[in-house]
Parts: sequence; C-alpha cells; structure tokens
Amino acid sequence: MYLCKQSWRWYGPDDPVKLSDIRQAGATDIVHALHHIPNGEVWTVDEIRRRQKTIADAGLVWSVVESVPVHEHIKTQTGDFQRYIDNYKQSIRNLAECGIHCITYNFMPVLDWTRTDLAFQVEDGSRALRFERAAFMAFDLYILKRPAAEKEYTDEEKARARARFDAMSEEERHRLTRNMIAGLPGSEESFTVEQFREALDRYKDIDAERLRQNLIYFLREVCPVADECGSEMVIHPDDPPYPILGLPRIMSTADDFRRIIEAVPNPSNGLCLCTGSFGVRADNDLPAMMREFGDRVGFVHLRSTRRDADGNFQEDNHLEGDVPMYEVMKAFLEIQQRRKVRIPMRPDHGHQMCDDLNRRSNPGYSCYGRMRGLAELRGLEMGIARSLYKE
Ligand code: DNO
Repeated sequence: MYLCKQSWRWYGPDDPVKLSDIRQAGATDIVHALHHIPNGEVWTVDEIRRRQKTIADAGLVWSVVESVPVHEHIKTQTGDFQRYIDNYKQSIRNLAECGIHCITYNFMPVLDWTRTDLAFQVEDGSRALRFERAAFMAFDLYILKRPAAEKEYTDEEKARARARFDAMSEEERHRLTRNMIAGLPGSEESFTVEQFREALDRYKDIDAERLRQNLIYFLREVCPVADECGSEMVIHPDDPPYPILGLPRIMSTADDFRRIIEAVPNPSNGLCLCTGSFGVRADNDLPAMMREFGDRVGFVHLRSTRRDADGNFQEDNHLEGDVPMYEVMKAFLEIQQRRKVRIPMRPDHGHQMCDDLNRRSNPGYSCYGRMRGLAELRGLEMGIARSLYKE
C-alpha cells in the first residue's frame, strides 16, 4: 500500500513551531526553503547541506522545497532574467546533488498568496484566514488608488467598497494594507504602498498571454535540467485563483495547467495540487483534476475553503467547507497505488486554536491548527486505504 508522505512546512530556525513539535505531530518529511538567500541567487550545496543536517538531526527529512522563488525579472522577461534562469538551473542541480528532487514554485506576478484578514474569528473561538471582497476592493480603490480600478468594478461594488472603507478605523486600514502588501509567510517580497504601485506598473504591458509565454520560456529552459537530475518542478496554483489588482493570472484552472504541459511536455513539468487555492473556484473539480493530472502531481497541499455568494472565502477545517476531501483523498490514494510511489502531502494552513491563540505564529502556519489538520487527514487516508487495499 502506498500512503502519502506526511510532510510539514517549516520556515527555519526562527519558526515558532520547532522541528521537535513537528516530529511530535507525526510528520516525517519537511517542506522548506532557504529564505535567507535573496531571490534569484544560487542555493549553494554548502547552504543546502547545512540546513539538511539541522533537519536530519531532528529525525526528519527535507524532501520538498517550497519554494525556489522565481525572480520578477523572469516573470516579466526584463533586466537580468537570463542570469536568474541560469542561477535557477544551478539551484536545481545543487538540490539534486543533496538528494532533494521536488521543487515548488509559483508564477504569480508581484504578490504570492493574498488575504485581507489574518485573524477572522470563527464561531468556535479559533481564528482563520479570510479574503473579504469588500475589504479587498476598498484597498484597491481607496488605499492603493489604482487608476484602472474605477473602471473594473461595477457601481454596486464601488458602493460596497466605499461603505466598507468608511466604516474602517485608521488602525483597520493600516492592518488591511499590511496584510495585502507586507508579504505573507513564504511570499519573499514585501512593499510599501509606493513600491507596490511601481511593482504593479511593471506589468502594465503584460497580459495573461504574454505572462504564459514567459512561463513557457522559463520551463523550456529549466525542465531539461530537472529531467536530467531526476527532479520535478511543481507549480503552485494562483491564490486566489483569478486576476487581482489588474495583474494577469495564468495558473487558476485545469485548463491553465493543460496548456502548460502541452507546451512543455517534459516529465519534470509537474503540479503542486493545492486544494485550498483551486477550491475557491466552483468550476474546479478537484477529484477530477487529481485523476487527470495524476502522473504529474508531485506534491499535494490539503486544505479547505468556504466561499459565499459575495465573493468572500475563508479557510475552513480540513474536512469541512467546499473541498470534497474524501473524494480528493481517494483519488490521491488511487494515483499513488497506480504509480507505486508515495507522494508528499502537507496539511496546508490551519486555524489558530488552543495554545496557538497565546503564541505568535506565521499566519496560516500555527502548530495546533495544522496538527489537527494532519491528524484528520491521516485518519481519513488510513480509513480509505484500509477499506480499499489489502496490503
Ligand atoms: C501559502 C503557500 C504559498 C506557496 C507558494 C509556492 O501558504 O501555499 O505561499 O508556498 O505560492 O510557490
């Protein structure tokens, strides 16, 4: 029986959740990145090995990188992008030399994942991450004051945004701005409002088609190297999975991924199937995506979201919300039996709960919330596996 590798994201020595906590949570594998290396620079064998040793000393294995960030110049094909691509290739080779073959990345312009509220109070007293559309529009129209925004929203939406903005205290406006642009954990980029406007401006001539071509160019360069190293490049979907702030998004649906693998069929061109990100769109059929892309799924993020008719969504408990977790897990188990491989999965995000509420933690990356998620997911997996497979 091939059960998934239970992994856990660790942010490094400053992460308030320690490697010893992770071991006690029952995970065996670590998902990690060398966050101290500036975007675009090579990850050297020495640096990788040093971190690998710290992880191994705690009885865990660093098996997935999340992420080797793709420099903005690669996404826009400006400046020194060719040098950054060469550096990326070298990092792939160096990681492979250290035995790490799964590399996560994303191709979202400017911002990585985005939420308006990092501590939304849930009925049971825990706190969750949330994307509130009215607050988001208020930020876009009245804080960022993006010129094109006025034309992109309907009158009704603008009225909703205005009312929301007027009702906010100065402190709330400040917090919203920080949540939007100061960089959530793993984002690697953080901006002031002025810098953020400049960063958006760099995309003024880049539409979705152009961005897709830049991704295809990048993959045509790096995938042959990854193939040679026996490594996989797994792309993380857009979060949220639609264009925001006038920026193009090209990895939000099954069709987006189909286009990428049609253009670059190399075996190393893989997917990080993040159910929480894709699941925000009702038109993404997650179990079907798991089955269709099964051969290319190299890493899985399991998380659920709950959306409403107003365009808001919030993160839910792992087995609740809109993600059909039972069907996803069943399809995930099936592809592992068929391929005879164990694929790493991590419980993605978790509420702040129990003692998490008294501690500082990276938004979404609390200890107890993820521990609950992992425990529920592994129980679900075991239950399905035992009833379907003999050994
Ligand atoms: C958020 C994460 C993302 C993800 C990157 C991958 O919690 O899922 O930040 O790590 O998009 O490149």
